[in-house]
Amino acid sequence: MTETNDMNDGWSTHSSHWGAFSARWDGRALEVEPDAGDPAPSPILENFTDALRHKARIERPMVRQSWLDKTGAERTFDGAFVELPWDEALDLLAAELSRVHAGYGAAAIFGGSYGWASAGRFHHAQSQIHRFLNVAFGGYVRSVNSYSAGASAVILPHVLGSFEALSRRNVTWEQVSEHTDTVLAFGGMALKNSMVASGGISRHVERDAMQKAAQRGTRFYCISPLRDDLPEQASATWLPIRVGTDVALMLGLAHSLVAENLHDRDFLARYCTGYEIFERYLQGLDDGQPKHAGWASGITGMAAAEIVALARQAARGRTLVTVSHSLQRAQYGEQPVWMGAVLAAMLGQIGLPGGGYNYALGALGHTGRQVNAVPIPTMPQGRNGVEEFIPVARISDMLLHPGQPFEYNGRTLRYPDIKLVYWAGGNPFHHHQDINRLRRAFNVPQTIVVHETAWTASARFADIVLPATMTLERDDIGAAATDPRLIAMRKVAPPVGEARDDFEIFAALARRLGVEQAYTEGRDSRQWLEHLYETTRAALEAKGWDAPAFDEFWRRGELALPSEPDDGGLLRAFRDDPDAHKLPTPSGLIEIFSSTIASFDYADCPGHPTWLPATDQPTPRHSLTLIANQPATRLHSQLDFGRYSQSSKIAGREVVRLNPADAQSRGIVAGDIVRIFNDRGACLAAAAISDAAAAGVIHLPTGAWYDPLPDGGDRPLCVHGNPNVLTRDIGTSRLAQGCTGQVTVVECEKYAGPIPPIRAFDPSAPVKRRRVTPSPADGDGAATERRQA
Ligand code: PGD
Repeated sequence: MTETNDMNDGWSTHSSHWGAFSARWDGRALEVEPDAGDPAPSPILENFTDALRHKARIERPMVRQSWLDKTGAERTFDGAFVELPWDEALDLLAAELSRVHAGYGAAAIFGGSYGWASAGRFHHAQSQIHRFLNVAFGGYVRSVNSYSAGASAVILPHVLGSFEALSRRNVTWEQVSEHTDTVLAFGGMALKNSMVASGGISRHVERDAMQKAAQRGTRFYCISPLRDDLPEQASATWLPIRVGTDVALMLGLAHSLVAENLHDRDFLARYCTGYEIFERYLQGLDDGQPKHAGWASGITGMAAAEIVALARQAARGRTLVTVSHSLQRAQYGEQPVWMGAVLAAMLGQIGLPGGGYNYALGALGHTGRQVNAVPIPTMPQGRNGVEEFIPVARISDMLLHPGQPFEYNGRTLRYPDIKLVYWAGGNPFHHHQDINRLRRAFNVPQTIVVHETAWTASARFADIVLPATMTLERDDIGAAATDPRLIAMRKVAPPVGEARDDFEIFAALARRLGVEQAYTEGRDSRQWLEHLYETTRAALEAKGWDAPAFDEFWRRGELALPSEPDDGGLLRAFRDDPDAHKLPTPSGLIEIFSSTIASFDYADCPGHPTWLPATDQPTPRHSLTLIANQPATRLHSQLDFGRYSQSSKIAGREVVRLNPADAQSRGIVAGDIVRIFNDRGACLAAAAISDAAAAGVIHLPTGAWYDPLPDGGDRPLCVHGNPNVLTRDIGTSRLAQGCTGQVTVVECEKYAGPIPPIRAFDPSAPVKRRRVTPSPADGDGAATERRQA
């Protein structure tokens, strides 16, 4: 299909999680042009320009030498790899998968394989790996929920409705710009986050919507320790709250509403259950502590008068409460999500246009949009017959504690005993917390397999590394349920080296395992694209809309998808008629008190929203609170070597922001290389001084590729600036067990030692090319069992 490139001067339409674009490759340089219809394209597109042939790309299948030789040596990031021809690597892997499956069963294979990979709907790494493991072995140990919304995805269905309905099918940006008077944005709504939407995004509307609203008079409040968590176009008032204290502020606001009789009693009586129990807590009837503005002031650092004034402002006109993902990516992260909804319920505007509660509005480009009226192409994953699963962020616990019990959402489960980890399309040594602990955990399984486009730390730590094509090297279809365009993602360049598509790799493995037909259904990549497209086309045709044949869609490069009318979703229907449209909660009402959650008897997630201070508080040794949030110059760790990401670094290092007072008291000036540390680990970063970070806060975004000093012992220094060497690996609570990577406490000092070079993007060099004679299938995994012991 690449011949279509020639029809347009070599330009090909394409798409990514951060925007639709066209690209042209002349064999040396890549030009990228954003989609002409996008009002605010993301600068992250620039990261593609030097990615195709970067030295970090993986060109050939590689196998860890010590794994081949069964030495039982611990895995390291500097281990030698042997380059193998594809056929040998695939034979070896097929034999190893068969060995593990035959010896231990499918519940010994972890295929949770979390990660964002690339935007196309067919070459969707998660779907491909899950489909393969389902077809080949009847299933695998999966992971549930996400690193983005680990706590909210579990708490919301108990108290208000599904995560999907409350985040993505709720208040639209159009409603905000037309109706909203006040936005209380807990955690802000930074444009760097809404730049991104999984599956792709062709129109970035958030900046202009906030500007339009602000120009009409909407008052935005950026409730965050970072001023730029709302864009300047929102003309927001910044309320630099102490990190992790939003629930106390929400309670202070709630108490002020009651004190001034500004809460909506009718709404609470008609649409909610359990308000009386919560009000006892609010008034301090049982614990002796009313949660008044003065109390909240002592916790949040905001003046009591400011809290009372904010409550009055919220009770005037149309008010929208939003709570960002970041607030729940922390210990007790369920609480701000729930309390935000309760605050909105007390204001009585849930379900009104532009008012009430929208969880995570602006957290991704999927939110605040109208939903498509037709389905988008989706790769079927098959059926997973294995019951065992983990909440996604419990990966280290699972590997380190096989067979041990853990609690989750009212159930006691056990961690499975994993022998083989198979990952495609994610970077756990970027995304998981407490990387030094993760390294110990990843030394437990007998075999680790990774498909990667580049030598990430996760690839370096694997035993079998298979080179995957990157998105620009294959044809695909880009689409998201909330984006009005279906994009023909045409191949822009041939694959680097011998890289193959994940689909091709799994098809070749399936052939070796005797299940090729079941995996491919007899289709090649092009036939799959046509097949997946047909669902969308047929739905368009049935509704009488433009529904071109696949070839015509491919020639045009994109296709407009119609949207459902903006009907306000679940909450509007509920408000209009709560008897006919009950919420999908146990009572059918908004649960301000949940008897289900109360029955779990979790002190870390009681039966109503509660102020629970994090157990990780600043101390004289570690006196700063680290915010490790999403980066602005790349998506997660993707293309960290790309031009835009690199242009933001100082001396090749990730930039950490410090408040001027904190920098001065430590003798740090802009551009200094600093060491950030706590008892879990340490990393280097380059200092920027900014009053956009509140005093006591240090801001280091995620995504700088992990780059440990060789021979650095148990807790090697990351010389590049990956904050996950510092973060805590604990669940949000026993309810959701979500990721808590957003905040932790650290100390920071000017780095005195010689500055080590950055090696994160150097390819992992092969030691030699050789033929493998004994297959691990003949062995018994004894060496690795020794390592486990
Ligand atoms: P990515 O960098 O997107 O991070 O974690 P995630 O693992 O999703 O990793 C995707 C990987 O897929 C990249 O290495 C890329 O090269 C590879 N890839 C791309 N395309 C393909 C393909 O077609 N095939 C294959 N095989 N590979 C491909 C993100 C996660 O991090 C998320 S979603 C969140 S919300 C969390 N956020 C935080 C946070 O706020 N704070 C901390 N401390 N930690 C976090 N971690 C989480």
